[in-house]
Amino acid sequence: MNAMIAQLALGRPLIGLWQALAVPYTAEICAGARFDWLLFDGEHAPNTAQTLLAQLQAVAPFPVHAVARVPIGDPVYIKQYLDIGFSTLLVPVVESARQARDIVAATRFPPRGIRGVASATSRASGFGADSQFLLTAHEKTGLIVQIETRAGLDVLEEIAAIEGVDALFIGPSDLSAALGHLGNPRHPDVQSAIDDAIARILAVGKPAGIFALDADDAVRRIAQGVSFVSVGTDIGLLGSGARALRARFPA
Ligand code: 3PY
Ligand code: MG
Repeated sequence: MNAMIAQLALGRPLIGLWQALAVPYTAEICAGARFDWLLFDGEHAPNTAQTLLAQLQAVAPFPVHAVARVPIGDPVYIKQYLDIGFSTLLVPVVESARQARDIVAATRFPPRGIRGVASATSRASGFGADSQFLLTAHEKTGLIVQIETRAGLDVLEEIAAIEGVDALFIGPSDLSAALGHLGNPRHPDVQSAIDDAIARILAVGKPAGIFALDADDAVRRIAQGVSFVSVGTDIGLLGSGARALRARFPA
C-alpha cells in the first residue's frame, strides 16, 4: 500500500506544506521542519520534470511524504511524475467517475492500466534495481483527486467509489470561483459547500484533505474529520516573514 495512504488510516492528521517556490533548497528546509507531507505543485508553480526531480532528491533523506500535483490529469504527466519517483499524486479538477477511472488507469502498467512502460531507465525502479517494479508499482502508488468544481461536487460519491481513488482533496480557490465567489473562499456559500463535501467524503469512508486558508482554518477542518491538511505555503512563509522583519525598522 502507498505509504501516505497507509499512514492516513492510522488516524493522526497529516500536516502538509505547499511547495510553490519550485526550488530544491527551500524544499529541503521545509522537509527539515518535520511536516508530514509536502505538495510539489506542477499546476500553478513554475515546475518542470527537472525541477520536480531536484526537489524530490532534496527531500529524499527526510521522513516526509512527497506528493506531486500534475498540471492536469493527463497520462503523459502522470507517467513522467511517477517515473521520476513520486509515489503519491494529486490530480486537479476531477469532475466525473469516468475521468477518475481514466486517471487511475494512467497510474498503472498494463494489463491493470495504460501507464507507458519504463523500468531500467526510471528513478522509480531504482534505475532497474527493483526487479519486481513493473509488477508491484501500482501497490505503492497513491492517488488523490481534487474536487473543486460544481460538476465534481455533484458526483462526488461516484468519483470516490472508483477503485484506485485513495483520497479526495478540496480546492477552496477553484471552488470559490465555481460557486460565483472568486477570491472569497470564506464566503458562507463556499464554506457550507466545503462542509457538505467533507461530510460526504467521510460518509463514503475515504480520507478527506483540504488546502486550509490559515492555521485556524486547518484546526477547524481537522476537528471536522479531515485527515490531511495543507496548512500554508513556502511562498506565504517567506513573504510574511520578510515583511514582518522589514516592518520592525523605519521605512
Ligand atoms: C484550490 O484551492 O483551488 C486548490 O487547488 C488547492 O489550493
Ligand atoms: Mg485548484
